[in-house]
Amino acid sequence: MLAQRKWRYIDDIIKKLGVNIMLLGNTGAGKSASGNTIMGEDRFLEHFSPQAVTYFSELANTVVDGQRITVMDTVGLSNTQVKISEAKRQIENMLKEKDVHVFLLVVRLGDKFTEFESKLLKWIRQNFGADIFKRTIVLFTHVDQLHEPVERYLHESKSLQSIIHQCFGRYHVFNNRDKGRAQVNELLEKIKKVRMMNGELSRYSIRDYRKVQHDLLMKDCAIGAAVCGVMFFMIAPALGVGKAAQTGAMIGTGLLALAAFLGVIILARKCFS
Ligand SMILES: Nc1nc2c(ncn2[C@@H]2O[C@H](COP(=O)(O)OP(=O)(O)O)[C@@H](O)[C@H]2O)c(=O)[nH]1
Ligand SMILES: [Mg+2]
Repeated sequence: MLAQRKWRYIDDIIKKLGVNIMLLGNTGAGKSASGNTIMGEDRFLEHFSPQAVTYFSELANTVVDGQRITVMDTVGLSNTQVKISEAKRQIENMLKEKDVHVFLLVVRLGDKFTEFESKLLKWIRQNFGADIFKRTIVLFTHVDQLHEPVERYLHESKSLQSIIHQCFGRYHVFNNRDKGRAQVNELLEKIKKVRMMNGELSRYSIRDYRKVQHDLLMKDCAIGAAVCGVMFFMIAPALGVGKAAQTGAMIGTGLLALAAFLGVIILARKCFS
């Protein structure tokens, strides 16, 4: 009885807070179409032809059964026409506007799981942090084009199982040609469960993103400085630097690498502040 009342209370809070969803995935996976299905109307431009690819990340709001729903549609991360740095800038701008309660990793069913998709997972982990998967649901699209039951299809694909596994077994299936609300309501229930598990107030914010980006940059700087140092010691003998000179050069290079490292840190702090 007490537990039931507690769930109802949490349910109420979640409803009042509304839900912010960010769609991630490759170009053509069905992100914009899924955004439209969730919204119940065409708010995002779907990719009917190569010319109509989404170049911008977009955000749209709606209210369903008294609950505000915000969907953030991002550019396809395999979109060769948009630089990855530009995609990251757009994602960052969106996170400045809204925190994310749940990420939907959109994957097209029926397509061969390519190397690019496994790279995408790695990219997401590196750029958003491994914790993102605690609040991610895999959203499979194009189920209407599948010629076998979805469960069998997923069971036969080791790579798709591995994505689902990374997202703690959470997935949902969409037919974006189906305009009924049943599949959306089911997804919203799954989203609610994810939020309840993470804590109803828990969100992924711009601060989380910047922290991961900052750590990533520091790691790159450390690797860069180490590589510079090692390269110098490798080419120093070839340049005929004597032992005494080499010791001096060693100190010089060390100081230079340190200065470069500190310079990049200052620059990074400026960029991310
Ligand atoms: N038949 C079918 N087509 C879909 C489905 N989802 C998306 N599409 C179509 O697939 C194409 C790519 O979808 P889009 O949402 O633009 O992909 P995005 O690049 O990830 O945003 C569009 O022509 C969509 O209409 C689906 O579930 N079933
Ligand atoms: Mg799109």
